[in-house]
This record gives sequence, C-alpha cells and structure tokens, in this order.
Amino acid sequence: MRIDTRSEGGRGIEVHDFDPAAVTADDLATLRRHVYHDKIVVLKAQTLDVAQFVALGAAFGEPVAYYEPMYHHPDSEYVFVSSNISRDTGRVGVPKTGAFWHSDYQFMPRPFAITCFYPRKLPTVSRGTYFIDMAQAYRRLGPRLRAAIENTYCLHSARRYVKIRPEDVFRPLGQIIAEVERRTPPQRWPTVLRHPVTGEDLLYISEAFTYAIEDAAGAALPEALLTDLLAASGQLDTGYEHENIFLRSYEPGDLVLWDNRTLIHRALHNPGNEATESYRVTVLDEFPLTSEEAA
Ligand code: 7UC
Ligand code: FE
Repeated sequence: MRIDTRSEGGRGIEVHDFDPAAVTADDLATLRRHVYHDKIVVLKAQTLDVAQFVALGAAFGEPVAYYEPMYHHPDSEYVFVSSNISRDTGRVGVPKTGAFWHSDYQFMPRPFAITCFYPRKLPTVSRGTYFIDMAQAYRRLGPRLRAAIENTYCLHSARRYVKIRPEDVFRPLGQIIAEVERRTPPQRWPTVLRHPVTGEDLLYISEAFTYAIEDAAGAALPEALLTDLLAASGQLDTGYEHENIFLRSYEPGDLVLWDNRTLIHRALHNPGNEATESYRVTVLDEFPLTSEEAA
C-alpha cells in the first residue's frame, strides 16, 4: 500500500497498490484516519466483486442496507446501485440518483459516517462527483451569518427526492406523501455540528434535504436565512464555479471513500445518458453525531 498525499492538493489523497487481501489492521487504521482528515481517499485500480466490496466497507464501519429495497444489488442488500442500464433480466438499482447537493442519509436518525463509492461503468464524459467541504464552508461564512445561526437548528427530509417505486404507479400521490412522512419523518440537527473525530465545526445543511431553520425553542426563522446559507456555501451556484465546489473525477478501478459528515456531494450525470453504473456501501462508525439533547 502506497499513500500519495500530494495527489489532489487538499482535495483528497490517492492510494496505490492497495490489496484488500493483504491489508493489515495498521493499514486500515491509517486509511481511516486519512478518510476523516483528508475527507476523500481514492483506492486506485481495484477489482472487487460485490462480496469483497461489502467486506471492504465493513472494514471502515458498520454497513447499513438502504431503507428502500429497490436500490439493493440482487446479491447484497448492503450495496446501493445507481444504474441507468436495463438488462434482459430487468433493471438493477435506480437510475440518476443523487444529482442534487446532499449528504447520504442526512434525513435519517443515524446519518452515515463514510460513503464507499465504486463506479462500475463510467461514461466517456462527465465522470465524477462534485463536493463541498462544509467545514471549510462554515469557516468562510461572514460574521453576520455566523452570528445569525448560533444556537439554531435545521430540519431535514428526503421528501423532495424520494423516488416513486414501480409498484406505486396508480396510487394517489397524497397517500404516497403520507407514507414518506411516516417512514422518514423530519430530523432536527444543530445548524453547526462538531465532527466527532476531527473536532471541526461543520455547516450541516444541504440544498436537497434541509428545508427549514428554527431557533432552539423551535420557532421558525426566516426562510431567507437558509437560502443565504445555501448560497454562501456554494450550493445554489448552477454553474459550479463557487470557490467551495470541487470536482473529483474518476478513472476505471477507482474506489472512493469519503467523509459523509464533512462533505456534501452531488452526482454528475452525463448529458447523453450513456450507460453508467455505480455501487456504494455506506457505513456507520462508533462516533455518533452529537444529538441536540447531548449538545
Ligand atoms: O435516489 C436517490 O437519489 C437517493 C437519495 C434520495 N438518497 C440517498 C441517501 O443515501 O441519502
Ligand atoms: Fe449520495
């Protein structure tokens, strides 16, 4: 295993000659430290099957099966499949996932610590993921916004991005919406969270999932405050030119691990809808996000 810490100039590191069959506990501890502190670790030239990919994820935390089974790989519920490929045997996974700023499971009671992302079929163009480091975004906020969000909370829901399942065709929308609210009720987190490993303060909001901001007593704060925070962090820049946004592009064989608490991400979809498929395993670690009760 050879770690190249210069590879992306503060935007993640690359690891060469990583062999999951030969990896030591020390190597894994080192990699885990890099995921938290460098935010993105790319294991180059990987050739893992589904079971090996799940096992690799399990070396970084506790894999969680996505709550909606239509995303699952047929051979493992721990593998979330994003794919626009339709096969004779039917579809696998869900097409065009995640093309919006978000953090995986930010709308759930236990958001994931680390996302392990393994592209299996890359398009010829637009191969990569946009990221924003929300610790950096917090540090770059001006004094007015910083003061305005002190001791505030945000509400998160997946409701705008929940995909209709094939079996829901012909169901009344109202019934589907009620079911979404029941299965994935809104979650409330402090607007600024401290990362349990790095100790960095993070602006914990995303354009896709965060829908309201309130004070500690639960009184609503102006929507404009949330809009200002989204804009300041770069999430409203449709041209992706904001200084907080960076693109991590992929080569075949890349297996990408990222800190899903510090980074928000946005999938880049290729305009021609070329065949694209990726697997992901998401894991919890032993360091829960601080709940508002404990804060
Ligand atoms: O289909 C999708 O884009 C899935 C998204 C709503 N959730 C991914 C996650 O882990 O939060
Ligand atoms: Fe995602």
